[in-house]
Amino acid sequence: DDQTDGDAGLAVKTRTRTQRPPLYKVLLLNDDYTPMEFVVHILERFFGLTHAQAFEIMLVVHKKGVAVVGVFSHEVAETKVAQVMDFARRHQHPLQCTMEKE
Ligand code: TYC
Repeated sequence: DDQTDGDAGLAVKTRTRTQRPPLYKVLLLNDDYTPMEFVVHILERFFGLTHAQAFEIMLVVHKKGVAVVGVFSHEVAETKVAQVMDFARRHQHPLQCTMEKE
């Protein structure tokens, strides 16, 4: 039988470390030109935040220079960053969004 000491019938558990996938913080950076309402719109549209939550995070970025807007798997974080950067570029705003391993 599995996981016993010899065969005295005593079960011995083997501890196995749980594999967790690495998570990535998506960060929004402040700048002097992107309109506040544009940032709020991005946070609602791509991060599923309410208007109030989006406004709150936008203000943190505006005042502190940077804020974490969400934590995701590598693939989802990469997609969010690309969506934000593409949307900002298409509207000719210099908004920057990056990701870093948690
Ligand atoms: N600082 C910008 C302004 O005063 C607003 C802003 C907030 C820009 C958050 C970028 O990630 C940002 N219009």
